[in-house]
Amino acid sequence: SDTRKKLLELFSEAKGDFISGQKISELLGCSRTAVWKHIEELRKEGFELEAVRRLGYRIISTPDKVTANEIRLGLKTTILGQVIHYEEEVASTQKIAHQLAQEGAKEGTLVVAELQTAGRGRMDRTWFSPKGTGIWMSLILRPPIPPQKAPQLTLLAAVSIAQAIQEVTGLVPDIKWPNDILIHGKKCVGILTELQADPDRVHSVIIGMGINVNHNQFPEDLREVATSLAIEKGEKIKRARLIQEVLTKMETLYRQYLQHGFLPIKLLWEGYAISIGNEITARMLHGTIRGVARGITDEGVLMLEDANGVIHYIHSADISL
Ligand code: BTX
Repeated sequence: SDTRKKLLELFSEAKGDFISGQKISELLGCSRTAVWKHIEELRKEGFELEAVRRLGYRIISTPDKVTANEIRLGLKTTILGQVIHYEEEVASTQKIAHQLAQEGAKEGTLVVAELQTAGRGRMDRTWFSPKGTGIWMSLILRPPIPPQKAPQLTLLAAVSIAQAIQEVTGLVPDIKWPNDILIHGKKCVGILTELQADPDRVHSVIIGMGINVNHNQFPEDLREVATSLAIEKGEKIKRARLIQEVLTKMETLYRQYLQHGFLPIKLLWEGYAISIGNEITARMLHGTIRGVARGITDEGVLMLEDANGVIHYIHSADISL
């Protein structure tokens, strides 16, 4: 409502200082009882407010939301996130992004949800996406590249997210080729890149990003392999702030990519990569290869050297260390 909006503006102007109930009621033109009711409403929505006799009310923290407004407020990008579709609950943000891309959505369009009931991983796996704790989002890009180069964008997204996590939390993540971001050996980010393309040209790349942010714990089957930023950092993180940082980093890298190609991204990616130089196992649809990861090609393809010294070029696989 209008009163509510004014009340939030007052608190925002007060920058954490107290405002007396009397003053609020005058400025909003409503009774002290009505003021109190509005405060109660805000509390129910997750605002933390302190009330002290004679001093009045002050705001301690705003709720951790990922609505379009929260993301837009203070966002400094010019392409990514200029259009934001926010939903409380979806099956999968990927599905919606595909639909929007088909309908001609602008490059940089972002789909975000609080909860996914059917979050998707690669190869028909599921992605655990509970309400209000993570970042579940899909970004539409329209790079002028052939489809075989699209995996480079997974690596670009991984670097952007790693940089953003580092900037916001101070934690230094590792990247496991191609699409996992780990902290202390556990997965806290998954990336799913999907295409709408002709054989020679990409129409859109849909980058799905799942980031475990404020989870306190995970279900039994994920406990050993998954973690969240809050668990690793020991404190909660504002999700909207992290989304803004991801978009900012990604826009910078995406511009570099369009101008100079994959090489600058590759160098940054190698700085975060853990598997390179180590013995790993690559599980593919049609078998398993064990060997030493020698690096990635300029296209983003993994080079794996087996015991006979033969180099295998791996386009898609699950890697275990
Ligand atoms: P992936 O196939 O590499 O990883 C999926 C595997 O990771 C699962 O089989 C499970 O073992 C594990 N896993 C599932 N949920 C989680 C979780 N929350 N944290 C850590 N590990 C987990 C990775 O696929 C790609 C995931 C992309 C998710 C985003 S969310 C927004 C967008 N919408 C959508 O439906 N998917 C993407």
